[in-house]
Amino acid sequence: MDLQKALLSIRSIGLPASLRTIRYTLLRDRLERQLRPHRKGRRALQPITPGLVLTTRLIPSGARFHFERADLEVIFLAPDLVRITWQIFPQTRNTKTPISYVEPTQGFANNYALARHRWPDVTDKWQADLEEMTFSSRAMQVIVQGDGGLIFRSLDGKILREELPPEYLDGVTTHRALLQPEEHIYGLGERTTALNRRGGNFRMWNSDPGGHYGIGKDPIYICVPVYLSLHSQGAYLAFYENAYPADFSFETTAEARFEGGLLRYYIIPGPLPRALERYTELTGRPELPPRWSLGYHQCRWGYKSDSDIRQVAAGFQANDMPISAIHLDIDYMDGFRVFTVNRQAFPNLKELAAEMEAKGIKLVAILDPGVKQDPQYEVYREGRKKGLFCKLPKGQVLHGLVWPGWAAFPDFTNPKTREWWGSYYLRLLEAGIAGFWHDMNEPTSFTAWGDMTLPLTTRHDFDGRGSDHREGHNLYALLMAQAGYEALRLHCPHRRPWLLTRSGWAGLQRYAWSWTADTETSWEALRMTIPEVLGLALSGLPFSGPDIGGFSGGPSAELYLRWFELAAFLPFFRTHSAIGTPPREPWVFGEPTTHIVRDFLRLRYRLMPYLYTLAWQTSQAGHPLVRPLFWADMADRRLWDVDDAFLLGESLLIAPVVEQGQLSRRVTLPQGHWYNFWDDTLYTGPGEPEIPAPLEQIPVLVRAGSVLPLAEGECLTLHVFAPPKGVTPAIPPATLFSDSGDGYGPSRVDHFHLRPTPSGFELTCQSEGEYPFPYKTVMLQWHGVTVRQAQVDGVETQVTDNCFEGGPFSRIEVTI
Ligand code: MIG
Repeated sequence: MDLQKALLSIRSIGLPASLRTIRYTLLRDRLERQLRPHRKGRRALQPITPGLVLTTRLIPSGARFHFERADLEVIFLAPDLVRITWQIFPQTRNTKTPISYVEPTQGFANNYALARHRWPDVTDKWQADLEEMTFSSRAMQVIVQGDGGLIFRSLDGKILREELPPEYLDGVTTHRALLQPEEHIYGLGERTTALNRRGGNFRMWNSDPGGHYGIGKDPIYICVPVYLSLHSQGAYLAFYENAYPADFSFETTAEARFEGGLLRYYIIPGPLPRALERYTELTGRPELPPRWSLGYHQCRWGYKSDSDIRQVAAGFQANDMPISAIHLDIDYMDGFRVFTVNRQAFPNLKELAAEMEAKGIKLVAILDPGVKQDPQYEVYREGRKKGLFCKLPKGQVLHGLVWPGWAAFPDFTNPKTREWWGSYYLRLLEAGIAGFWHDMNEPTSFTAWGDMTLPLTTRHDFDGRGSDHREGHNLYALLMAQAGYEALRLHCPHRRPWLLTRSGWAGLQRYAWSWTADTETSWEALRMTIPEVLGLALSGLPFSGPDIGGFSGGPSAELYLRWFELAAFLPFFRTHSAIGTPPREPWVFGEPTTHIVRDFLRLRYRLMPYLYTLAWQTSQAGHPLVRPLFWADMADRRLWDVDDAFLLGESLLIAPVVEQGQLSRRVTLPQGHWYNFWDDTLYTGPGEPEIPAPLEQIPVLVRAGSVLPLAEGECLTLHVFAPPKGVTPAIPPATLFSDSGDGYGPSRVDHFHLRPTPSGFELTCQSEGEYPFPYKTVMLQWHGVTVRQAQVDGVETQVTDNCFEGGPFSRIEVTI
C-alpha cells in the first residue's frame, strides 16, 4: 500500500519532490518513535475505573464527587446545559488523608471551542439530593451512581442517556453510553456516510484525504466531537471538549475513545433545535455574513493570471449570468509564498479588483498556512525571528512539505502568532481582496506514507502551557480561522469578515464557512453532498457547500447541472475544480444546460431575501439554514433516515436529483400541506409522492402557510402559499431581514403574519429597525386560492392572476 502510494507520488510530483517527501516522512517516523517506549513501560492490563464513590460535596450550581480512583464534577451552566468533568487516577487513592479536589487547568482544549465562558449561578434553579446523588433543574435530571455511571433524564422521568463509568487504559480514556435499538445519531462534523451515524466508526483527526475522496472515506477535513441523539424517549446533544485524536463508534453503545486529555463534556436535552441553540450559545454563532457571500462564486485551480480572471468575468457578462465572487487559487502567489502575489501574472491586483468590484464581483484569495523556507522571504524570516512557528521537541523550527516545498507552520495556539499572521491580511485587503480562503490547514504536510500531517511530537505553545501535535492538530484550522477573522475585524472594521476554510473544529462557525473540498466527480459524491452539509449543520456549522461538479474530474453536462441545481439551495454556492480538469464555467456545456443553469442562478438571486434572512436568523439563534427533514416532525420516524432531501428554512423542502437519468423522484413528505414550487400542485403529507423532475427542475416544495419573499430587481414579491380551507398553518410568521448588505449600519426586520378570516385571509406586516424598506414596490402573488378582492390598508386594489401591488403595507385583506 505505502509503496504503491510512494510510486504514485513519484509519478505525479516528480523524483526530487518525492525524495523530499520520503525524507520528511522518515524524519516524522523518527520523531514519533519517541512516543512509543514511553507507553510500553507502564502498560496496564486492566482498565482503570473510578471505583466506588467516597465523598460528595455541593458547589455553586453543581457537585463534586471523590471516587476511589477518580474525581467527578457536575455543573449546571444553565438548566439545560450540564458540564461533566472526569479526572481518572492511575492509583487507588489513600483514604486516610483528606481528599481535595484539584480543578483541572488543562486537557480540555484550552476552551478554544467556547464562545461563552461565564454562566450565571443556577443554584436557585435546581435541586440537589446528595443522598440519592440526584440533581434536577427545570429542564433535566442528572443521577450519579455509586460506581460512576450517570443517568440523564427528562423531567417527565424518561431516560435520555445512560452512561457507564469511564475507563482508562494505556493512555486511552473510553466513555460509553447505552443506545436504544431505535436510537439515531447525527453530527460529528463532516462525514461521508449516511446522515444517521448509527452503526458507524468515526475518527476524530482532521485529514486531507489527498487527491480526492468518495463515500466511506473517514476521517476527512472537519471532525467535531459533538453528536445529537434521537430516540423514542427523547433527544439530546453531547459535546466532548477534547481535541485529542479519538474514535467514536455507535453500535450497542455510543463509545468515545480519547487518546489523551481530559474527559470533559456537555449534555443538553432536546428537542434538538433547542439543543442546537444552547450548543451554539456555548460554542458560538456566526456573525451575519456580507450579502455577496450568499451569491454565486466561481473558481478553478488553474485561473493563473489577471487575463484569465477578466475572461471569466466577461463570460458571465456575455452569458447574462449573475455572479458575486471569483476565487484566486494558489496560482496567484509568487512561488506559493503565502501573502505574496505573482507580479508577472497579476501585475496590478488592485486595479483588477477595482475593475471586478465595478462589475459587482468580489475577489477571494486562497491562503495556505505553510510558509516557504526561504531566508529571502519576509514572512518566513519574521516568523522565524519571532519564534512563531511550530517547533521540533528540541526547539528547532519544524519544516514540512507543501506546495512551496519545505515550509514552516505558524503555531496558531500562540496568540502572538495569530496577531502576526493576521497583520499580513492587510496587504491583500489593500490590494482589494474581499474574502479569504484557508486551505491545507488540517494541517497537511505531504508524506510518502502514513498520515499527511506534522509529526505528533511537534510542539505547540497553547498559550504558554505547551503541548504537542496530538492535542494541537485538530485545533490548528480553528485557530487559523480565529487569526484570520480577528485580522479582518481589526484591519477592515467597516466590513463583515468573510472566510472560507477547509478544516476546523467545534466553534469554527464563529469565524468561517467551509466547503466539502476534494470530492470525486461522481453521482455518488453528488448524493453524499447532502449528508455532508447536513452533518456539518447539525454540528453547529451552518455555512457550507460543495465544489459543484466534484473537484477531481470532468462531469457530464447532466451531472454538472444536477449538482448545480442542488447547490443553488445550499448556503455556499460555488463551482470549483482541480487543475487539469476540463473547463467548468457554467456555460461551457452548451444548451440546454446553459439556459437551465442561468435560470437557477437567477433563482438563487431571487431567493436572496429569504436566504439572507435565514443567515441572519442563524446569527441570532444558531439554527442552521439547511435542516434534515425530521426537523419538520421529530415524531415521524420515516424522516429520521432521510438524507437525499433537506429543508431550507421553515418554508422550503428541496429534493435534489441525485441519480443519472432520473426525471422524477419520490419525496418523503412530512405531515402538512406542501405546494410544488414550479406549478402549485398541492401535496398532503405524510406521504411519498413521485414528483416530476425534468432537467430544468428538481422537486422544490413550499410549506402551505408560507410567505416566501423573492426579489425581482427593485421589487419584492411576497409569494403567499395559502393553507387549505380550515387549516391553520403550523409555521411561524415569515420574517424578512434587510440592511445595506455589509458593515454594521442599521437594519430592519419585517414580520408577515398570515391568518385565515371567514372570507379569505389577512396578512399583516410589523416592522422594526431603522433601515429604510429597500424595495420600491411590493407585489403579492397568491398561490392555491383564487383572489376575488384585495384591500391594502383599507383601499381596494386591482387583482390580476392572483397578483396585486401592495406597496409597503401594514394590513392586507383578501377575499377568496
Ligand atoms: O493539494 O490549492 O481542496 O480546493 O484547489 C491541493 C489547490 C491543494 C486543495 C483544495 C482545492 C484547491 C487545491 N488545494
